[in-house]
Amino acid sequence: MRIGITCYPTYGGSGVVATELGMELAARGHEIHFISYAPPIRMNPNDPRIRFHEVEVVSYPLFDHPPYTLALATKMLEVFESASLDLLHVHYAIPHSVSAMLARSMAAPRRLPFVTTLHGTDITLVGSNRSYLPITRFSIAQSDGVTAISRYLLNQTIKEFDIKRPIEVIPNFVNCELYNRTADKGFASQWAPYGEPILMHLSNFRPVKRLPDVIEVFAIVRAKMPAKLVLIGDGPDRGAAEYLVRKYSLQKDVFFLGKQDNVYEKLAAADLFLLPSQLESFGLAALEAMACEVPIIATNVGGVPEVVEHGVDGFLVEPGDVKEAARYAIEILSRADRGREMGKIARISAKKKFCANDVIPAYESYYKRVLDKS
Ligand code: GMT
Repeated sequence: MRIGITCYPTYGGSGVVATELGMELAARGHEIHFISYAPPIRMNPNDPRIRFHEVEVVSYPLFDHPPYTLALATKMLEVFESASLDLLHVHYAIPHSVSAMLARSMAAPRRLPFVTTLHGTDITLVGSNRSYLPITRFSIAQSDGVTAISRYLLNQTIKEFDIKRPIEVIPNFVNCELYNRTADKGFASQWAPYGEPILMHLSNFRPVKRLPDVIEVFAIVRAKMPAKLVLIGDGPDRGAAEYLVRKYSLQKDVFFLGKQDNVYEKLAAADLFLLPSQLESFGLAALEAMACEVPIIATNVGGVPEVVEHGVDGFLVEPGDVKEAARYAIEILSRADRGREMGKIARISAKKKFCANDVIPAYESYYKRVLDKS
């Protein structure tokens, strides 16, 4: 198939999922055309089956807010015509599914069906805002196919948007070959030269991730045992986290790596992964850590319990309960095996439900159904 994929290229898990999906589909022989304002961060530009099409947004003094949605729709149509796309797959409803809807109308009577994948705040926060709700609901209803990344998100969409159409749950996935324990390239000894346990967090550092809680948890753990904390990512809460690191005099034990490529190499060096988010529709970073045999301490919110089983792959606590999270962290890291057994179980869970090898065919057969229907 020739598939156009649109996502946010630089920020957040929906872009990561879209890019990984494109690369997995390309590896299975499909032709992939990413359409966005910048190349997606994890995209392999050297894959001959993958092409990137930049959406140029023209600025003009009259435009306080350049109309990206329109430029995107135009580019979608252009790529449809030049590459004979079979379908478009947009990730994150706002505004991508609106652009796809316009592109489909412009392409008519030629056929350009589009699939919208809902990821999280497009439904739970942004989509339910009054200024976005009606148009998001409309573009979801108008999509030729709609998928949600967890059962939680499916239920929220039905509840918040009063949507009657069918929505397929196709969960996020991880490449189980790439993400594994042996992927560590010597980072553990670099960060923890005396074999101290390594706690890790990976996100876009937005308030919803509660990054300061990561530091609070680590401060309690560090008061009890030698340990290191590695933070991957960047975003608005970095300053607040850096402040807390200084406040607790943890500068020697906390590493801010910024945005990173090949995160599997770093995750494979961790002993424990922290995801204390206020809300997660899925928690992709936790899944990636699990595939690398890292036990998880996360919050019992949204779709996280569909990924992390409390007491099996790690532990779930209430948002903001840093004491309980730290108690579990100390409990795991004080075990004779330092949580290795739990980490191995976490990988088994990840493999059972979320391996790319199983999830990508679900997308392929969904595309086929959408094409047959349209
Ligand atoms: O909603 C967001 O935070 C943005 C979105 C993104 O683009 O990063 O994240 C959501 O999608 C991810 C990938 O499907 C999920 O793993 C995250 O749980 C989800 N975030 C939230 O629901 C807060």
